[in-house]
Amino acid sequence: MWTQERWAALAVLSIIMLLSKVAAPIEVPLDLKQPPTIVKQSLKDYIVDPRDNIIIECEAKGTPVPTFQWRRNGKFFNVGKDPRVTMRSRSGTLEIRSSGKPEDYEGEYQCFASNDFGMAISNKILLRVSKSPLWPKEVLEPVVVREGESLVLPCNPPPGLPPPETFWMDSSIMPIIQDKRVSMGLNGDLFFSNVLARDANTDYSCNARFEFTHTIQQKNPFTLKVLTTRNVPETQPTFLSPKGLSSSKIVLRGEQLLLECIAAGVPSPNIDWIKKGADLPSKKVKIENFGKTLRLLNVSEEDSGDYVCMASNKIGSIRHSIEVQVKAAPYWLDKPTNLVLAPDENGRLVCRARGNPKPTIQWLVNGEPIESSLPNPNRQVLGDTILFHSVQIGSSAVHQCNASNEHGYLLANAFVNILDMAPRMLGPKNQLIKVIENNRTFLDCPFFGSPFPLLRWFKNGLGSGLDGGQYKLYHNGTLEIKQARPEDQGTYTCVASNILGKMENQVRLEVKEPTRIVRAPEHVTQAKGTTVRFDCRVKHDPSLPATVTWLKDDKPLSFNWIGRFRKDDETLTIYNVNPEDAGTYTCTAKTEIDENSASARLTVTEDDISSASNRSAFAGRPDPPQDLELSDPSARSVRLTWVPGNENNSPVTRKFRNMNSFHNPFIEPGAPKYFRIQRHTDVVHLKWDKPLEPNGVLIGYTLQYHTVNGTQAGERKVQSFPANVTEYIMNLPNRFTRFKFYLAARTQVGAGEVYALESPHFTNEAYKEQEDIATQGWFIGLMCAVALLVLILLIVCFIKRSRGGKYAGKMQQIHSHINPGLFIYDIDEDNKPLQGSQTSLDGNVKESDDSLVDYGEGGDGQFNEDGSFIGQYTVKKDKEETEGNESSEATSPVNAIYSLA
Ligand SMILES: *[C@@H]1O[C@H](CO)[C@@H](O)[C@H](O)[C@H]1NC(C)=O
Ligand SMILES: *[C@@H]1O[C@H](CO)[C@@H](O)[C@H](O)[C@H]1NC(C)=O
Ligand SMILES: *[C@@H]1O[C@H](CO)[C@@H](O)[C@H](O)[C@H]1NC(C)=O
Ligand SMILES: *[C@@H]1O[C@H](CO)[C@@H](O)[C@H](O)[C@H]1NC(C)=O
Ligand SMILES: *[C@@H]1O[C@H](CO)[C@@H](O)[C@H](O)[C@H]1NC(C)=O
Ligand SMILES: *[C@@H]1O[C@H](CO)[C@@H](O)[C@H](O)[C@H]1NC(C)=O
Ligand SMILES: CC(=O)N[C@H]1CO[C@H](CO)[C@@H](O)[C@@H]1O
Repeated sequence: MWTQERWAALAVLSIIMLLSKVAAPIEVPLDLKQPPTIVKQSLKDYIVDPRDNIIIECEAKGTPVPTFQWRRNGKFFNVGKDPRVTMRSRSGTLEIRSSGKPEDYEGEYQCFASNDFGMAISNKILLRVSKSPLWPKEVLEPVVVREGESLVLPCNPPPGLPPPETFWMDSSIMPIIQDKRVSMGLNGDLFFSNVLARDANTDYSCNARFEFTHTIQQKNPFTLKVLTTRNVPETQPTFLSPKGLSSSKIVLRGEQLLLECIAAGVPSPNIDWIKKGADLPSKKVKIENFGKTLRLLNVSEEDSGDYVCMASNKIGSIRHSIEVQVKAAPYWLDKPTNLVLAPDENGRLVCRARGNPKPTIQWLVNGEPIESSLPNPNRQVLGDTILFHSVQIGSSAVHQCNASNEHGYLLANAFVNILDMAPRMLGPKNQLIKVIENNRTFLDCPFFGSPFPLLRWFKNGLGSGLDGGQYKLYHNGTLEIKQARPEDQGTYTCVASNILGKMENQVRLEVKEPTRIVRAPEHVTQAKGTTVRFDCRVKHDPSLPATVTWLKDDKPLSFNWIGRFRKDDETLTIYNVNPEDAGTYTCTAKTEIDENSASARLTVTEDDISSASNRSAFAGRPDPPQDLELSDPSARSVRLTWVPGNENNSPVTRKFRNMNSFHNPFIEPGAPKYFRIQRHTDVVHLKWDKPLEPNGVLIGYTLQYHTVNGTQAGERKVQSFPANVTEYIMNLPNRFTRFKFYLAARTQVGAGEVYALESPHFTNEAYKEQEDIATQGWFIGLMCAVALLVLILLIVCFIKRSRGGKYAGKMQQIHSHINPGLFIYDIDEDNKPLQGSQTSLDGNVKESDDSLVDYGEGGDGQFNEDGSFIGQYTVKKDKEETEGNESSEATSPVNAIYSLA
């Protein structure tokens, strides 16, 4: 039973609760005395690159300037005693110079920032050095399976930090094509729902990509032997992963849920997913990996439940159910914030967090548990709340709240600063704010004082305080005007007052007319060679200068270079338009506070006459000429006579501007614009373009050809192509055969002028362009092999050279087009290899490399017996200063690979 006193005490506390202030975060000006506030710290889980200096951040502000201390693994860390460690001045940030043994510095670090008024503490920063160990040495026997059986090739990547990403390639570094039947699981293993005979054509190598150290390591490849059978029986699905009928999974709120089901069977099963008693949240769910993986982003409590995957093929189907439980590391409901109180005021700090399981709240004062701190009669801890009543000068302190459960913790620092301070203004004086009519605007008035001042706004020095209606006053002093009207223009005064005094500031508001485009450009269709005009007339506030710019297809238009574009006040003119001018033109009018834009499309017709005749259908345009007569139709030039049509009051300004494109129904087309032959080993590639003078509608092309042997001509062959075809690839009976080709375009009238060409000799190197060779598969293959070989030699060389300095150099990644999964690395010259780097290529120097003892031997960048390569893909940078120019030549494999692009 509760005694009367306790009820009374509770009543008093409730009153304090009501009267006390929960501070909206206020900045205390830095010239005023205040306890420390941590403003920057390293991540809780901090993984560093062993090749770099280690930097552990901790910065805090406060007045007086805070001093810093560190604890490592719970014990005082004497920074001054270790010559490798320095603390930055006016900061707690530690810099640890890179050393041979960065692992020595692994551990849990915590920073303490203190001054006369209290101590703030950082999170516990768990520092670990990233690791990319080599694959364990292993001998892989060939894998033998019967056709139609399922197969799992294990990857088991070495345990890196952070864990590597895995992918499968064959030993010639081509990716393994994945599909419904063959794919990689979440654990990196390669799953075959059923094996086909052709799977034996490839070998399979798992690769681990260590993002942090930018290295890729390749496991020895598996060789696959498939025992073929006459009839592969169809089988019903069985699960390869996960096993059994059901499993369970725990996932943390905010993280992603990954569920996977992979099944064996012939034919390859399909996988479908459902959630029992609910729909899958379509916005958050992604089905990946050919249906086998369900990825749910940003998990929340309601995502818990039973997920079922169903594997089915035409023989049958099976199900597996996964029970998903969502747990949660603590997350904030109310995070305590700094509190400024005047003497004798009341206040409270609130620390409320949610989580699953429910977090426990622990309070600390200046880094010490509140239970063991000096008793303070003006302070009362009630679970997630601390109440302060009648605080006194001298009792400033930093309070910490640690909300924790088994999945993590949240730590917040909040100071209580007891100050006596008349109001003061923090922002610039007499600001001018311009706003467009009817827009929202904010008038700022940052202020400070303790007790917290009352702030009021007045307009033109009149009336009571502005708030409500069309005004909104924020806690930080900002006044919002929801829709500025012309009559809102004027001078606004903000006044901050408390028992110690009063202070004011002014803001002048000017309300401007919006910038508008009163005549916007319009869509036009214009013939090639004509002049186009786009309008853009702008109206804007007379006191705000406006600039007008034009964009074509969202890129700025430049007016000086060709001279065909001209811009004046209200128009854009394009002279002599050509088809490339087609696009969307946007005019943008901009002032210092607003802008407006309008767009229109320009379509350019290829042929001025046809569009002229098209237009003639519209009123105001001249009618087409009549009684057209044509003389000497077979000659290259013609004479035309006609009777003009009705001009419709438009002067006839243009009749036949362009002879070339005049469609004459009696003349054959001209020769193709060009006709080219590219000779490859066993094929010729013919390419051409439509005639400059089609003289009508092209209906196709005729290609004739015959073999040539000395002066002897072989039998003529004929080939026809539709008008949209402008290339042809012909197989050669043998590489020494030569041909002569005759190409002509055809219209209704017949075949036109002939373009004749002879195919080059096979030995005539002049015709073999670089790109032709490069597109041939065998050549790419050869170049890849050569590049890879050089690469590997360099790596061997480099690894040997930089023994004892395996981490030397900061690497930079280059994506190779050959395979997006392949990285080629480049070493910065500013990080020189460490000592002992002069071992020659065939050097026998062997030093043990302690962190690699388990994995490294025989594996660091050498060829295996079977010719496969294990190790790190590493390439020196082109300009390696220690090696001089020679090595810059030798390192060109990077370029060689690029040149194949
Ligand atoms: C917060 O409390 C949890 C649980 O006691 C503890 O593991 C964690 O280290 C604490 N965090 C800090 C920064 O003290
Ligand atoms: C995750 O979901 C929560 C609500 O469940 C939402 O508040 C939060 O913004 C989401 N986070 C991301 C990154 O989408
Ligand atoms: C004051 O608070 C309002 C609303 O939170 C915000 O929009 C405004 O930017 C703040 N003003 C200043 C000066 O921070
Ligand atoms: C003729 O005008 C019509 C409609 O005005 C248009 O769709 C067509 O593309 C035009 N043809 C030519 C050749 O300009
Ligand atoms: C040419 O046009 C025909 C029919 O119009 C079409 O089937 C064919 O794919 C086109 N060929 C090319 C190379 O565009
Ligand atoms: C060209 O003619 C000679 C003699 O007639 C013959 O021996 C040779 O094989 C011919 N070459 C080709 C490529 O047909
Ligand atoms: C910056 C801004 O808020 N501009 C708005 C001004 O008001 C017009 C119409 O009232 C809006 O379209 C703008 O976005």
